[in-house]
Amino acid sequence: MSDRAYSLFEEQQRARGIDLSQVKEQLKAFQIETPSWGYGDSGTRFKVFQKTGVPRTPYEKLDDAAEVHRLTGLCPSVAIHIPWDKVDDYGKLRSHAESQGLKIGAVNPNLFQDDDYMLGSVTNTDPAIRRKATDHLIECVDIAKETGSRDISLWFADGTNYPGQGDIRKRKAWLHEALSELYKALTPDMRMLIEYKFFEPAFYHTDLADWGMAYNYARKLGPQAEVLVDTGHHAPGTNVEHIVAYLIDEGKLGGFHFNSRKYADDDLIVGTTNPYELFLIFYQILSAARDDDAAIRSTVSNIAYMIDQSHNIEQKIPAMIRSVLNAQTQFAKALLINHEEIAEAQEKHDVLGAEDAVRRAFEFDVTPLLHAFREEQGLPVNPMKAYLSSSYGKDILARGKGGASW
Ligand code: PSV
Ligand code: MN
Ligand code: MN
Repeated sequence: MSDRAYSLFEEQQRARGIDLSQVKEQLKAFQIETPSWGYGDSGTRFKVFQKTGVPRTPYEKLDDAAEVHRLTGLCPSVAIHIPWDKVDDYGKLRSHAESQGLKIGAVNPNLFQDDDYMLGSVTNTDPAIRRKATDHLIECVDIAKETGSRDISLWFADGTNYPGQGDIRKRKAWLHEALSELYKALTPDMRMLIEYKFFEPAFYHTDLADWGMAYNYARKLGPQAEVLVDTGHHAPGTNVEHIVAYLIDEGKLGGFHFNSRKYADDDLIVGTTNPYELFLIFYQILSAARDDDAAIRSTVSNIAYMIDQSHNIEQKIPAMIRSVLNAQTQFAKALLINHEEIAEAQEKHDVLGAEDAVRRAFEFDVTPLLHAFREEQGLPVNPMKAYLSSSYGKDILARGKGGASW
């Protein structure tokens, strides 16, 4: 991208009241956590595909995540999932991450893969299973202390397939009991992020089915409990950006799991199916970031942006690079929104003008901006191209097949 293209872009933006030096400052601050499980073998319920070169250990997952960060400058932390990333020494895992310029991010307990949990984990009628599940949650706090992680990120597969299968209100109380015990175990600087999902694997009712339930648990627990919005976890047509704005306003938006969906929890590459939704999510966040209320601004600055995808037909690392670049592109577009223009249109009851002011930012090609920004940061201008022409993808083939699953 030529200097000329950037100068023209800068001039165009200045004329509409957008200062690109401020935009670049905000781009510098934008970070996205990648998930360790996005680097391992994954599949659907029909088949887990075995790829050549996928990481064999949590350490190698960090190596791949570090490569994504080196090329994009966007991903300085990696979420782990326990026991998928179980190791003997978490201090060693942390040192390995740090030696590559990474941090260990959110710790995700796994309460869905043991046979014991078939009929529920923290909501199981069997007190011994509930105990085991809650102990695992607490174990994750201990792991987070060793890895230096701030967030415990919770998702429960608990639910039922048939009417009458479970006592919904009893399960609600058991879930609250487990969350309260976890909450008490947190250190003062930790947070618990409560994720919701309306179905799958349970198909009649899911104990934590939507943002309202997650919000209600978080509210009852206290300030260290917040809600996590996974973009793949809503019924078709749900206005996710409305949920985002509402939760920010209540001081309860803790983070995101970004991924793309067309039908259900598709877990595909971010921004491939509905980039406008992602842009509109960022619009709400950036609008709240301008609020006079410091508490709202503080909620916004603590939002954890994370990827949660299990792409399974693509090469792992380039698919992750694509996701984070797509997220950065939509964020950059949202930074071009002229909020004063929107406010004026709203005041004048100018419906078309307001919609136009939002959409126009989305329609800009931000390539000149992102190229100039990456150049200034000493990053490859085109991280995907840089990866494909590097030897990393070929070198990891030596790992062979049979890498870690999820
Ligand atoms: C559940 O569908 C989920 O979104 C949760 O975040 C899990 O921890 C993750 O996927 C694992 O794939
Ligand atoms: Mn998720
Ligand atoms: Mn999911």
